[in-house]
Amino acid sequence: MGVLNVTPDSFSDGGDAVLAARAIEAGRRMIAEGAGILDIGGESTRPGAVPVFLDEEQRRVLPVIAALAGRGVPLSVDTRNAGTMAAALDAGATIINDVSALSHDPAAAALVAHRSCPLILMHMRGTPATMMSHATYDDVVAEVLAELAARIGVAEAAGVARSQIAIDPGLGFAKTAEHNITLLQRLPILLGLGCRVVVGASRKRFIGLLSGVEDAKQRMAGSVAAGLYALSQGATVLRVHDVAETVQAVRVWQRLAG
Ligand code: HH2
Repeated sequence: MGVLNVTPDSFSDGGDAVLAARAIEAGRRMIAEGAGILDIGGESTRPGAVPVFLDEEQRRVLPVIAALAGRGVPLSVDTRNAGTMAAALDAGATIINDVSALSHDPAAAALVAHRSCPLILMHMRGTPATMMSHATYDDVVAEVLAELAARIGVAEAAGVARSQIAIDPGLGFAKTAEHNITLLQRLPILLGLGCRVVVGASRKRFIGLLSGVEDAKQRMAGSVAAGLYALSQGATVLRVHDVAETVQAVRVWQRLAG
């Protein structure tokens, strides 16, 4: 899953049209590089990030979704807002990736159920603005497992089929580096929930801590290493910034690991 952030802090600021054109170009490149899904988001969820308004989020992502739809690669929309989910599905996205696991917008669960689309439920506590103050656990694996199970319960109660749900431990979201490492090492426990597991380790702060690399853009090799380890632990989708390098590594790893 290639990460396509349509946010001014991820692309240099040249206005909406420049932002969209650059994202579309990056998306085409990721498709050529072998991405299996493109994850398109218009709101940064980095620790402390300020939420964007709905119309602004949609102005960013919808043209990019419309331009990249129908190119043979499914598009997911990375949003917590039901209005953006609906508009993105109308524009050609087919998967919802909600970092709040349907807890941010009360209308989201019914919308996803009604549209019968695949859904990624990511674990987080609090909001991107507050999450790092919630990074305390007695047993991070047991608590993330229980909280994801509860979110699956909410989705199913609204009418989402379990077969449509994937789960994600939410590395870095209300988690310290130690929590991220423990979750990756004990990832197979999450498979017990009967859903596919998505992992987003790419360029995150804990990769920088483990590797000693300060600049996020220079963390490709460490991210690939974490991704291959996540696959060996049962993950089936890797959310990554460096598609070509990850695809190359995964192809070799898959053949060797059988
Ligand atoms: N991480 C980020 C955003 N969305 N979605 C899922 N399912 N899993 C993740 O780990 C995940 C996610 C944050 O990463 P990034 O795209 O690098 O930052 P930003 O939110 O600023 O775009």
